[in-house]
Amino acid sequence: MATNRTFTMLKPDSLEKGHTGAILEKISSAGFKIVAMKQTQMTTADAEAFYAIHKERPFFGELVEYMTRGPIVAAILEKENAVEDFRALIGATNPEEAAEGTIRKLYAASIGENAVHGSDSDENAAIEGAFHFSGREIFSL
Ligand code: 3AN
Repeated sequence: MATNRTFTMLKPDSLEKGHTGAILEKISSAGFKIVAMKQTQMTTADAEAFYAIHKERPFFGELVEYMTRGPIVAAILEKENAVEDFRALIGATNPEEAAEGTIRKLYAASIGENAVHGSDSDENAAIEGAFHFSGREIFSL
């Protein structure tokens, strides 16, 4: 069953470049409600756990280093068809392949530093949201 929630992170490069406000504005104008949000920084152990699925990939070390090098903004978003619509809004993993107007096309530098995360399934959205937020940090708006 579709939950209509997804999970996102504005990654360290987005915060370093001062893109937080512009990206949140894109998310809001696309019709997503922010039901939980915080600025935080992942430890190495956090990033290794969050990206455990990629641990055999050659870029894993680089990914963990990137995701822990500065603060991120983590958020839970609500909208009908949230997971799929948010993946469309952010665009392809590789910004060179991302459609015009998508967040990655506008703000991502490379496949390794691609500005934002978006959950790829309802199941992962729930797991990833629970990784960063307790129940009392999530609001019905
Ligand atoms: P997405 O974030 O679009 O779901 P995933 O889950 O395949 O993409 O990859 C997770 C993260 O790993 C990406 N957001 C990116 O930061 C990094 N990554 C993926 N593929 C590569 C690659 N070929 N080289 C370097 N980093 C990568």
